[in-house]
Amino acid sequence: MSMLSFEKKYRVRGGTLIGGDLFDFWVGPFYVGFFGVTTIFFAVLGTALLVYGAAIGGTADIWKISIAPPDLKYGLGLAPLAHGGLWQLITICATGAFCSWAARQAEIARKLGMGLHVPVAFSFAILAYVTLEIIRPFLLGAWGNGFPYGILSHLDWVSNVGHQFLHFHYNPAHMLAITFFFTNALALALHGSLVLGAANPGPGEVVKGAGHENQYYLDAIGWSIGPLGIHRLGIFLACGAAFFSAVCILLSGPFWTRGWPEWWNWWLNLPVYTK
Ligand code: 07D
Repeated sequence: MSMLSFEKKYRVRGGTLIGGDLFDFWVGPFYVGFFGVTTIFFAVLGTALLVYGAAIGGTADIWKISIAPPDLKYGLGLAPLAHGGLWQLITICATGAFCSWAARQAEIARKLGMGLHVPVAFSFAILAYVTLEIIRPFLLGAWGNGFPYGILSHLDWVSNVGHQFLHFHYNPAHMLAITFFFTNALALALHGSLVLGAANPGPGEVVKGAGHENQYYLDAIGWSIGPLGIHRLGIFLACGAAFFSAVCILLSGPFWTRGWPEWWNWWLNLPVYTK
């Protein structure tokens, strides 16, 4: 729902990161901006390349379509289009589109006089993607270490890479990432159900607000994190999940090459056990 009176107040020029007034306007409900244009450019080009890669890939089966990174023999060099070059261009486009989107989020937040929490949070997702497709392959010396763009093929990649390290559940950063993901799901389930419970009290009842939401948890567990606190917890858990995901895959290969269960030998070697 648009809020036209409010929009008039903030739909003013300024707050752009670069380019001054260039593209500093709206099309219908959408802010365009310099980074809106670069997002569209990278997203359209990247999608077209994906479609082209799918078209020359030899299968129309949506599950099997895959645009793979170059063979390891190409190292950190450029590969022919049909042999990983498309993957390289698509990766550049995807990174360009994600970073443009984060910059556009920052410009819109600046126009509204808001904090930069949204682009900062999104940057953690970008960090995970860039770690998988650029930083880790770079550290390993070949773009061929990136994951392929395909529904089943990227799952096969995760499974294969996981088994290269014997048992990925023993990766301590993977453990932390999963703990953050699951706790995040729990927190959002508790928060979402609490807000919906207050907003949908049943026929004949007055809709309840933050006071009742606080009181619910005070009655239940003697403590309420509060309306601001739950969102602080949410951004912390979500960013922590993406951060430790990036760490867990960055460690695997560039910094640890053996099975992850073996990493835990330091625990078995503690003096308390070896005495
Ligand atoms: C990359 C998304 C970024 C999003 C952006 C925004 C688009 C689409 C399209 C480019 C990182 C927009 C995106 C519009 C883009 C194009 C074409 C998020 C990204 C920028 N694991 N595991 C994780 C669990 C096992 C293994 C992460 C659970 C096994 C490997 C997460 C289990 C083995 C890798 C996670 C489990 C194994 C991971 C992923 C359970 C296999 C990774 C989440 C219950 C035998 C990956 C950074 C994430 C990783 C990863 C969870 C099991 C291997 C923590 C719950 C035991 C090799 N696993 N895993 O943040 O860390 O992705 O990625 O068993 O590389 Mg695991």
